[in-house]
Amino acid sequence: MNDSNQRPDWVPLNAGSAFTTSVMAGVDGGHDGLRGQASVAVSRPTIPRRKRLTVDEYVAGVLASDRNIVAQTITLVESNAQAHFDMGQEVLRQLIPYTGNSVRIGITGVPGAGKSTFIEALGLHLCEQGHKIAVLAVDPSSTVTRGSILGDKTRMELLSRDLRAFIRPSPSSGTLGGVARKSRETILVCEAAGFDVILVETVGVGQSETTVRSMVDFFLLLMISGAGDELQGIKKGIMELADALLVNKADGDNRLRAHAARADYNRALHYLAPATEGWRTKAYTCSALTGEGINTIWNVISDFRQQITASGVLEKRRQRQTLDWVYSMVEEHLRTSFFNHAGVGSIRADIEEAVVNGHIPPTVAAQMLIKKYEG
Ligand SMILES: Nc1nc2c(ncn2[C@@H]2O[C@H](COP(=O)(O)OP(=O)(O)O)[C@@H](O)[C@H]2O)c(=O)[nH]1
Ligand SMILES: [Mg+2]
Repeated sequence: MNDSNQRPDWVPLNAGSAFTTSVMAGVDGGHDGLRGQASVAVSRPTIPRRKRLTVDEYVAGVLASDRNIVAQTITLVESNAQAHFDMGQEVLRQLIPYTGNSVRIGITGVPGAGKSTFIEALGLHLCEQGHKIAVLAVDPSSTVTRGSILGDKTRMELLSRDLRAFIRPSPSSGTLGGVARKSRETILVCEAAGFDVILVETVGVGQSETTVRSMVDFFLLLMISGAGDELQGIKKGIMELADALLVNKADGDNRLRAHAARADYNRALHYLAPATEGWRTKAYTCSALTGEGINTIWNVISDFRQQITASGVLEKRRQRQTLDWVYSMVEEHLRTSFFNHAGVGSIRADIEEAVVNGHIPPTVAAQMLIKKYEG
């Protein structure tokens, strides 16, 4: 290695080998969503490559909005290792006083509705207005698909290059409960780091909508016209979760159809209970591609936010969400503990067989399992 060329300028000229330091071209950032921040690998032969951070260093780094440390902190709280978990919880505990100051927005809609394109358009718009945006994904299927947002990062290319934005793929771990816990904690880390708009994208299938609804202030349902309600999987239940419906792709030939769909949805919404006390859910149109309507929907979200802050509904909602979170963690713990219980494991197969063959009723089977568990 040509030392004189590689030697960084902070190294004293007469530095001996104990100070051997060289800068090498790094890989392009991106594993943590921080595309565009080319990382620089610093090789120090005698020192371990990455110093383990202490709790204080994590906390200070997040509060200073150090993107690298924000990403590492999220990795820490996402980790399933017990040592990481304990440390992550301590970091979170210290960050809690600095959280809560963001607009938390959930975005759902069938795959292909344009969620990622919309998030990029809205995100860039908000960055220009001086906001700091964090984009998270909740995708419990990502263990299988390796994370849908990975593909989306190419779609959010401009936003992922913007230093005012931070994009984080879905934690890839099994159950929806596990993914949800990590996403909630990630929201808190991002808030403590000063991100004031949090956008949470769901995959738009299964139970993830309800879960994301339970962690955001405002829930946005993205639709497309002409797909048919059943095709979009839009059950009345999902419409009832939404604070706004947004018919996307209102551009080109599709414009008129999108406007007609908006009118239809507005009629349908008339008969539904609102998702948020004191707020009327309405339908809007936009084009994530041209940017038309993006400003309007942001104004809707801002009005919503102002209104429910003043009425106290936001505070009540967040308190309830925090309690829901507590109990969902308790449930998760009990479920894991039950299914990992050795005694339960030893009788489960027999009991299951007896139930399916009609030898014992389900109620009795449940009681036998619980009795075994409670020892
Ligand atoms: N014409 C048009 N196409 C769009 C618009 N928004 C998204 N698309 C396209 O729709 C496809 C799916 O978009 P994507 O953002 O990946 O959808 P997601 O699966 O909901 O995240 C992509 O090919 C986008 O380019 C829009 O407003 N107008
Ligand atoms: Mg997407």
